Parts: sequence; structure tokens; C-alpha cells
Amino acid sequence: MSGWFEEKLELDKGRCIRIEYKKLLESYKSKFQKIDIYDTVPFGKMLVHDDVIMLTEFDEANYHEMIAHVPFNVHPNPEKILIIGGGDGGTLKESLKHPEVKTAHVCEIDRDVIRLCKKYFPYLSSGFDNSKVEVFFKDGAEFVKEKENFYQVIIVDSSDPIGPAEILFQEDFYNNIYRALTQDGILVTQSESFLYHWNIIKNIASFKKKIFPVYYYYYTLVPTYPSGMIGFSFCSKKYDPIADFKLKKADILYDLKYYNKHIHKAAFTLPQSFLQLLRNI
Ligand code: SPD
Repeated sequence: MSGWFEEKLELDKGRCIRIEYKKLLESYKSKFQKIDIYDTVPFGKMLVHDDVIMLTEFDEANYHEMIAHVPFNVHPNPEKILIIGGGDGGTLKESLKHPEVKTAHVCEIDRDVIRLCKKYFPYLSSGFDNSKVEVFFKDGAEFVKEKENFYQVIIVDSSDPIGPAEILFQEDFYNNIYRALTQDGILVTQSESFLYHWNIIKNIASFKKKIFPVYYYYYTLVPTYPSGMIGFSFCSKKYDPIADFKLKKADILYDLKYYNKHIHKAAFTLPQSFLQLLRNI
């Protein structure tokens, strides 16, 4: 049946996102969350967790290309990588475009996300069948505790800091990530909108800056997320995302909708008031 989906997460702030759908294709209550898949009028299929939009076919590339290609085009040899969350497979799909990646671990707490995304978004989740990939159905915060000096790149492709992903926005988790990274490792995390979420960003930036010698915020445009954009934290033990950017690697990437070498640099250019906020932390 058709209708309107409403994301009411920010209703207390007087705003919500409203998208018309042709059909609710599936609604499943997993052990961790409600997972809905809609066929929408303007944006193709849409994945929703606990009534919060995770992705649409229209703009998922803007998010997945930017969370993945930025760190992979900075690190010279990202052989072993870890994706925490990312059960839809979009981040994995983009990561596997980098031939240097030899081992890709995905730690997703909810196996039903992978199952349903394989059914409704097969073009996104094809990476799960790649022989370089191993999937762990575990809590990401627990998983990283077991690793030391192992991954060149870790990507935290999480939902918002409520529900199962709350722990992925806490300081202890980032201390463990630091340990799990190699001496020249890079971490990229979903870090909300610089237009709407200053308090969350201020909080996570305060401990990320303490833990990592290199910290930057960059962003991408995603019209179906609150404020139409979303940002990422780029944290690194060694490499700078602009000074160490490998232009040539960016040039040989294929099948892209959003990312290119110009966007890579532009994404780190931030509005004055927000820059000020980050400098004062
Ligand atoms: N406000 C929703 C933010 C969701 C970010 N993660 C989406 C996961 C897509 N792989």
C-alpha cells in the first residue's frame, strides 16, 4: 500500500523528513532493530532502521563513495581493512574497488541487515561474496578489543548515536580502534551534520583529537539525511588527507557517481563558524 514515510527523529526540534512511497516491500523486527524497505516515489528503494533512513538508491553513492575512497586514496597500502556496521554492503562495494585491499573484515551486529540487503539491494551487497571478505556478526566495540596493530584502514559506517550504534560514539571504543590500527593507520567514521549536530560533533571531536595526531572533518551531500548532508571524521596516526592524497589512485577508480579528485579536496573545506568550533576544542 502507498503512503508517506516520516522520519521523526528530530521532531522535538520542529523538523522531519517526509518521503512518499509506492509500497512497503518488507518490515522485519530483528533482534536489534526494526528493518523496513520501501519502494519510494522519488528515490527508488529505501532502507530504514528503527524509522531512520539509512540509504536510498538515489543518493547512497554520495555517502558510500566518500566514506570509502577518501581514506583509501590517502593510505599508500591499505591491505587489511575493517568495516564496522555497513551491513548493506555499500561501503564494502566501494572499498573493494581498491586492488591493494587483500583482506576485508566486516563486523555487523545484525545479520538480518545483510540478509535483507542481499534480497533488495543486490548491487550494493555483491561484495559479501568476494573471497577477500570475512563477515563477523558481533558487536563492533567488542570486536576491536581483540585486535592489535592489524588494520591499515578502519571505517565505522554506523547509524546515529542512539540504539545499537550508541557505543560507537564513545571514547573507549576509539582507544581500542587506535590499538587495532597499524602504526600508519587511518580511521574514518560517520560523524553527523555540521549544520544540525554541533553537540555530537564537538563531543566526538574532543576525544578523537586527544587520541589521534591527525583529525579532520569532511562532508558529503545526501538529500535524504537530515539537513541534506552528512560528515565524517578522518583520524590518522600519520597521513594527512590532503598532503598525502594520491591523485593517481583517484584517477583510476571506476563506476563512480559522486567522488572525484576535486571533491576529495573540496570536502575538507568547511564554513567559518564550524571551523572555529573545531579549532576551539
Ligand atoms: N541519519 C542517518 C545516518 C546513517 C548513516 N549510515 C548509513 C549507513 C549506510 N551504509
